[in-house]
Amino acid sequence: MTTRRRFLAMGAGGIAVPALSSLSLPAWAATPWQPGELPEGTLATGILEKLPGKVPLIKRSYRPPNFETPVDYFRNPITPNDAFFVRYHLAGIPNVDAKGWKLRVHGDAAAGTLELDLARLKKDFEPAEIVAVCQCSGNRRGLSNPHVAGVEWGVGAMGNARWKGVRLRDILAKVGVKDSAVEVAFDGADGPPLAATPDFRKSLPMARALHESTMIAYEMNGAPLPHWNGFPARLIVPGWTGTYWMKHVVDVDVRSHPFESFWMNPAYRVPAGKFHGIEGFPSQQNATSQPITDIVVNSLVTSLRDGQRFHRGQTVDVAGIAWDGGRGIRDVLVSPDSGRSWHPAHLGKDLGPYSFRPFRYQFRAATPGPAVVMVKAVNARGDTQVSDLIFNPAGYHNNVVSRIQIEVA
Ligand SMILES: Nc1nc2c(c(=O)[nH]1)N[C@H]1C(S)=C(S)[C@@H](COP(=O)(O)O)O[C@H]1N2
Ligand SMILES: [Mo]
Repeated sequence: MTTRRRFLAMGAGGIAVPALSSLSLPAWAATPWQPGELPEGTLATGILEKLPGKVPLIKRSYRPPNFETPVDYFRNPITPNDAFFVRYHLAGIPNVDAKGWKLRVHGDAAAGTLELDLARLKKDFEPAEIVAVCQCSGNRRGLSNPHVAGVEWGVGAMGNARWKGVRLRDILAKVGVKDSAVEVAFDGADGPPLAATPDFRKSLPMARALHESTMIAYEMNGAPLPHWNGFPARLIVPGWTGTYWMKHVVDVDVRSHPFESFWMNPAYRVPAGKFHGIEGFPSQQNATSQPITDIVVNSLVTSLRDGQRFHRGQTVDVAGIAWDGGRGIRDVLVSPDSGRSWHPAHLGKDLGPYSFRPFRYQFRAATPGPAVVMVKAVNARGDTQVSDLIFNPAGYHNNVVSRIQIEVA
């Protein structure tokens, strides 16, 4: 009850909705909007703070830096580089020098070894571009009920960018992959400040490593990657959650045996059989759990705040973004009346199946009193958002249908 009251109180200040094109944060955003379901302490400490080269982002922790993007930036389907969220596991983040950077490709299931500097990477391989969402596995963890341990993210541990780089499969083809290959493991230039903490390393199954969308990216929205997002190059794995998107990537290890790492097991796993339709990871799954893999279908309303007031006859603008793990968004359905009727929203520009897809639906506020606006996205396979949270101990895959309470007077 207290949560609901506080939630309404936050939204009751007559919040103005800035124009869709406005990318700078309005003054009222100095205290950022945050979902009222977040734990009290998280709401209190989630203040806007500026990392060098970034606009003020919502700070979840300083060491290591975990900063999320305020909701207003998602009014645009492409997230600007300086507003893109930042997530690190370890506090030892080096300033990687582009001139000294090298990507080492090797492994017991590689036919040879290869060392690529940035110039060779750009010169020797055909460049590719893709618009794709990077979403942290733990995005919305703070909304889990009951609460679970981990970075208490709100809704902004995600971003969508146009990435440019080189397909990993082209690099792997150059070095040669043996039939014995089962996984490719990745390491970044960052490391643990204390040797006791395991280095952040991840692996992919061969099918995903060789997928045409998986790339070593060196550009983001037409500019070099920001330091905090993996300069000078990072792995991008469109469709899969952010944990695989190794930043400052320096090592690519083609392996004939599954990679053993704290960050593959026990971290970043979902209970076996809990989520239907997610991709498997054969070499890393067991009877009780599997690694988190693809992003589940989801949406975010950016034009409405819980508790927002309208007068009778006023237009209620329900706009936002929808995305999934790469099948593409087929429909976004909006209910102006707590789920009694559902109406297809107008879908905005299609930037590809891995991108945020804008949507908009407008209706006229008619009946005075409280009303609940509901929104759910449907992907090309027919997957849709769930009515009730599928609880799991790490708080992953929260794609509960949006319910926004408005007041008509
Ligand atoms: N080197 C390195 N890469 C990393 C991580 C990290 O801690 N170190 N975190 C991963 C996780 S969990 C996520 S969600 C994304 C976040 O990408 P971003 O910080 O560019 O938003 O980076 C991934 N790549
Ligand atoms: Mo993450």
